[in-house]
Amino acid sequence: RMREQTSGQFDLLGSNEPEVNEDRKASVLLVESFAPAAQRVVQVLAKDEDNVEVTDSLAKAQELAASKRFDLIITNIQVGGEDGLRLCSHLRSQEETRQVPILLIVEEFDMPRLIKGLDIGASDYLMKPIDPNELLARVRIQVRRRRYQDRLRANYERSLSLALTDSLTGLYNRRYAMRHLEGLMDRVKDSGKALSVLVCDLDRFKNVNDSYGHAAGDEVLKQFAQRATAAMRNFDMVARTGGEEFVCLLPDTDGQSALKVAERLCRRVSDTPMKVDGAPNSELSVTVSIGLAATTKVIPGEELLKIADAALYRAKQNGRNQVIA
Ligand code: GH3
Ligand code: MG
Ligand code: MG
Ligand code: MG
Repeated sequence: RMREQTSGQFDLLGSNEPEVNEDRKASVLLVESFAPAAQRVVQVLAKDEDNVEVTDSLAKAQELAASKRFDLIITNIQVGGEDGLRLCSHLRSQEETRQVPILLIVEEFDMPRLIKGLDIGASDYLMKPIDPNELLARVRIQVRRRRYQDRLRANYERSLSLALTDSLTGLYNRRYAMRHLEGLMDRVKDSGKALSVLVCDLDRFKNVNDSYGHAAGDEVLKQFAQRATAAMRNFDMVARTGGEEFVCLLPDTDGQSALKVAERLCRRVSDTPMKVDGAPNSELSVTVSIGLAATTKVIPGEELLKIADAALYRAKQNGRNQVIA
C-alpha cells in the first residue's frame, strides 16, 4: 500500500488515515429491479436509519460501488434480465470493492445459483418472501463485521506507520531508511548505476533549543524536513535518522549530480530564514552541513553511510554550512 514516491509521507499517514466511526449510519446499496420489492427493503432499513441507495441496473451498481464506499451491498440474484452473480464476481475482482459485504436476495428455486453465489464471494443471503426482522438482523451482522475489519485494518496501518516513520516530521525513520538502502544496493548490483547518500546535520542546533526553546527547535526540524523533501526528486528518499540528523538516499545518481542536489539544499536552507515563533521577528537563520558519499560498487549500506559521516565531520570542521564529498 505504499506509494512509489518515497520522499514524502506515504498514504497511510496523517490526514489520510482511515477514520473508523462506529456510530455513523450504515450506507447500503440496494440493487433491485422490481420497484415494490426495493421499496419494502428501504422501508425496513429505515428503522435503523441506514442510508440506502437504490439502483435497478448492474452497470449503475458497479459504477456506484466503485465511486462510493458502501458498508453493504444488497443485490437480488436476478436484476431485470441480468445475472446478479455477475455483480458479485465483479465486486470481488476490483481492489476497491473486494472487502464489501454482499447480501444476496434469492427465491427458493434459485438454490443452485445461490450456492454458486456464496462460492464466488457473497457474504450471506435472504430468502423471499423477506422477513423484516431477519433482514434487519442480517444487515446488522454484516455491517458490524465490516466495521470490525475496518478497525483492525486501521490499527494495523497505524502501527505500521509508527514503526517506519518519525511522527514529528512525517519522514521515514532510520530503520526504514536502512532497509531501503539495502534495497538500493541490490539495484546497484543489477543496474551498475551509482547510488549516492547525503548525511545532513543542522548546525549549532543546540543553540536553537537553548535560546528559543524546544518547540522552536521542533519547528526548525519540521521545516528542514519540508525543504529537504522539496529539494529531492520524488524517487529519492529523505529520512530523519537522529535528533537533527537526516539522510537522503539518491538512486541512479553519481557523486557529481548528488553534489549539485546537496549544494542546492544547503543554499535553500541558508538563503531563506525559517518562520519560527519565539525567535526575533519570528525569523530564524538556520544552516546545515552535509556529507556526501557515492558508490557504483555494492558495499554494505552502513559502510556507505560511514563514508558520508566522515565527510560530514570534515564539513563541520571546515566551518559548517557546506557540503563535503
Ligand atoms: P553541530 O553544528 O556540531 O552539529 O552542533 P549541534 O548543536 O547541532 O550538535 P549537538 O549534537 O551538540 O546538538 C544536537 C541537539 O539537538 C541536542 C538536542 O537537544 C537537540 N535535539 C535532538 N533531537 C531533538 C528534537 O527532536 N527536538 C528538538 N527541539 N531538539 C532536538
Ligand atoms: Mg547531530
Ligand atoms: Mg552534532
Ligand atoms: Mg548538529
